[in-house]
Amino acid sequence: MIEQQAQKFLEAFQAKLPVAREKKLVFLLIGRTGVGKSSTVNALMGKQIAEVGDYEATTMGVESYESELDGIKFQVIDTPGLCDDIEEAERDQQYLDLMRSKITQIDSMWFVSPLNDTRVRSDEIQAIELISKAFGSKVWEHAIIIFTFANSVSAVKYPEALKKRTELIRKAIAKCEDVGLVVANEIPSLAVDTGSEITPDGEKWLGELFTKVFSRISERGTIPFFLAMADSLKSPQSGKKKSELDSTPYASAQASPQKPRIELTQEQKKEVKKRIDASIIPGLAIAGSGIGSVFGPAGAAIGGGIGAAIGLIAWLWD
Ligand SMILES: Nc1nc2c(ncn2[C@@H]2O[C@H](COP(=O)(O)OP(=O)(O)OP(=O)(O)O)[C@@H](O)[C@H]2O)c(=O)[nH]1
Ligand SMILES: [Mg+2]
Repeated sequence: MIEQQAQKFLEAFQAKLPVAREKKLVFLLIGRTGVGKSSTVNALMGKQIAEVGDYEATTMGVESYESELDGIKFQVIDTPGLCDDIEEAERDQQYLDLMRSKITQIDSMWFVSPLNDTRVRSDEIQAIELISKAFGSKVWEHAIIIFTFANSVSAVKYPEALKKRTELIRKAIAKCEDVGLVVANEIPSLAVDTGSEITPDGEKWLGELFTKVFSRISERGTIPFFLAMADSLKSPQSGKKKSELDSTPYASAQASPQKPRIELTQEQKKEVKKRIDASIIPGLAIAGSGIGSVFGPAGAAIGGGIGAAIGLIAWLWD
């Protein structure tokens, strides 16, 4: 029974692959210049997609970067000019038109701001309003709030800083036409620091970044993003149980299995599973056992990025 369910799940997943592999994922990054938009997107993808500028603003106007990860195409749109102090209403309209003509769809939107700022700046508020106006209130459904430079706040002040800053930005978003607090309060927030693996609470932030992006990405972007990230989430050894590793010939050399680039906690795994469930067969909520025996061999037989994704599902449900 469970195996039949798993088989159905696998077939539904595979049926979605041809369309998924053709999709180009569009990420829209909003935030003042130098706040770490490019560094954060590069950290998530594990490669240099957007240019990182050390001393000068590297991006002016609407800047778009195209890249590819495991066969999935990405477009990252950087909009620093959006947060520059725009003086005239005319420039607003121009920027709006420019964005609308360049961006036809958004799969994931990031609002990026340094954690150690104490208030929402006027240029940030302007940007929030402009984005909402350009793409409509629905754009916030795919949004996440990212606070950079997390370690500029002490461990003691960190939880409160994260909470307060999140509230303030959500409030600013809520004020936009047709948005409101109900929608704004659903927007997840997290803190990152590209200068370190961890945030002041001692947690690794990369897994949280992946999880939040994945939980908010557009419906059409879910499987493509999962395919692109599968190799980063699961190293060849990470899915194996310790007993399996011990019995392999070079057990001593493999005593500590290679870690995946992005590690997930149990909580994060649960959130990822929920999203996969909802996007493959809504309402099925597949039981754990049984998936491994169907997905494991199927993933190994296929190999490549898709095999890795199928293997990853087996591991997530293990
Ligand atoms: N320590 C630390 N440095 C960061 C962090 N985020 C960004 N930086 C550094 O800040 C500088 C600017 O980062 P970028 O990623 O280029 O910022 P950006 O928002 O893309 O900037 P523009 O494209 O110019 O608007 C670089 O030197 C980064 O290495 C962070 O979270 N922690
Ligand atoms: Mg940049």
